Amino acid sequence: MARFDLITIFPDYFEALELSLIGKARTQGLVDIAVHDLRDHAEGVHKSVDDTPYGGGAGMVMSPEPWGKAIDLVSQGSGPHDLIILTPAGKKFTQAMAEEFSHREHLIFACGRYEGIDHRVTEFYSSQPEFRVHEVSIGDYVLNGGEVATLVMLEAIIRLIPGVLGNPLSLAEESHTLTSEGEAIVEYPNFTKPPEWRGLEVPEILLSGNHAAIKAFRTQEAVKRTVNRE
Ligand code: 6GU
Repeated sequence: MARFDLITIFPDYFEALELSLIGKARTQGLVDIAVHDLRDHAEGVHKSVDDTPYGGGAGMVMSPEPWGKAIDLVSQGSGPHDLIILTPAGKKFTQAMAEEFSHREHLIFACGRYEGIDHRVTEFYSSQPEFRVHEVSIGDYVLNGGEVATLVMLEAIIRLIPGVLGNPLSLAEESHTLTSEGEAIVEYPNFTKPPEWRGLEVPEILLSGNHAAIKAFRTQEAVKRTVNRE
């Protein structure tokens, strides 16, 4: 079973992982998710996890020591371990990355806060043969920390794990699924009953029962949407 270890100073963010599809995947034994409080690895009366940046500048930087202890503890078993460090400076998260991570046995999410984690944490684990380190961002905007970004990634990854979705056929037709030519295309617009709502009618072709025509119409609409988004 795939294991996910999440390291954070705000474990409560991850209560959402008890809900819905992910909550069900956990109780069904399809995924094993553990949340760890970074502060359990902090020293001193104040249990401080951050300090001022060398070289000066605004904000605080997370200290390497508690991160090293926490990551060592969750990676005690044999590897490989994929360590994901959440940072707005990371590589942009995509559906292709979600797909790749959905095949991994052990993912560790390091949720940074403040101005990020001392860079030597990335350097150290990158030098460890059992680790693959990924600095990841979920988009070009700044969040206060990596917790919400981790929730986003987990939702995208876990729904791709076999058995998690009720109807795996729905995966093939959804947005960002790669075409046979390797292009990411967004989904065609969907309609359900009633056939007319507030004066707006469902495109007639969808009611025609002509499957070839419906397929062609949907492809055309999906391409329009994909082009308009860029
Ligand atoms: Cl992963 N972290 C933070 N703090 N901000 C972000 C992000 C991550 N991805 C986009 N913005």
